[in-house]
Amino acid sequence: MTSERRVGLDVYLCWTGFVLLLSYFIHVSQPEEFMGLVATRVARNTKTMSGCTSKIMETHYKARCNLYPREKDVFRFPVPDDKVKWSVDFPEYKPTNFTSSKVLSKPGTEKKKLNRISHHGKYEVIDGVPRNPVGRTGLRGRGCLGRYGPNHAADPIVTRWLRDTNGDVIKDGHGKPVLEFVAIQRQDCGEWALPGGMVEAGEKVSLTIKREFGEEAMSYLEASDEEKNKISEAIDDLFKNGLEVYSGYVDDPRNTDNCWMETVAVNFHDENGNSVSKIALKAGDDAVGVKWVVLNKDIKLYASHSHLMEQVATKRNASWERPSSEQMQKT
Ligand code: RP5
Repeated sequence: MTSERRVGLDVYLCWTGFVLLLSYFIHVSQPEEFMGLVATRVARNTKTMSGCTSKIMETHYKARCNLYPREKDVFRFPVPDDKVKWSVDFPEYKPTNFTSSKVLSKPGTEKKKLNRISHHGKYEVIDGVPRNPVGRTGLRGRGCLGRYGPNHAADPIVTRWLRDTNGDVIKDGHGKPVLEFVAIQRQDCGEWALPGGMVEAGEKVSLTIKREFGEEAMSYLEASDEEKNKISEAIDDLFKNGLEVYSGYVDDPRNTDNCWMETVAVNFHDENGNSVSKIALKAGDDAVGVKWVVLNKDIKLYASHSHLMEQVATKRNASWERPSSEQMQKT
């Protein structure tokens, strides 16, 4: 190779390295740099929206609940269905600005190395604060959520087929098998939910999923050291093969105009009834109850968890109908 060509190659490699380094710093530092610095943020991983995602993104209901969760006197400005979208004029809109004292007493929250990237890609930042990508919620501020913009959670969805006393899978009137899934009862509102939780700073979603399931559905935190080892082994075994069914916005009652929940939901399914089905469920941490719930379209769950379960039913080609009382008698 001639010396001119080598110099040319060196310049090319240096330039490529510089560009790669620059893009790395833009992506990594954006999540920490925040208030008022950027007008839009770009997702590191812009996924195509699934049917469920777009359905949830159409509008939100729980994020417009009148009384803000965990508060006695924080009310939302009423937002009618046709005024949710930011693109629709709503000159009378004057929501209260509320951030709970618990959140404010943790000044380091905004500075931590947290994932500030939305699953939905770009979101707007107006006057230094992010804007809810679905629309108005009737409340500004951080409410009781720790971060402006997306607050990331992960939800394990553990399923098995509903079986009769002979061990045969129960099917609905269309011949579709009926699913059961593990649900916990939340301490804060009493609603039944998936045993999910917040992704901690620097934590991988796969770890959050295992940790939350262990803590809420198997009472890991309250277990002896010996039991903890057994629970960890069971969870490692159980959570080997998961199917991601959703990632994106959650219609959570804690959302505000400036912060919202997003989740990654992963399904772990026991096809033969001899793995997941054997685990001993015991509520712990933030959960006051845990049980197997028969999946159907009428179940009422926290936030948009019933939408997530609909995704599981579709992907597993399972029933979404309520089983008849005759069918239930066989179980
Ligand atoms: C929901 O809140 C998520 O889907 C997840 O289940 C949950 C996480 O919040 P905490 O249970 O930690 O309060 O939006």
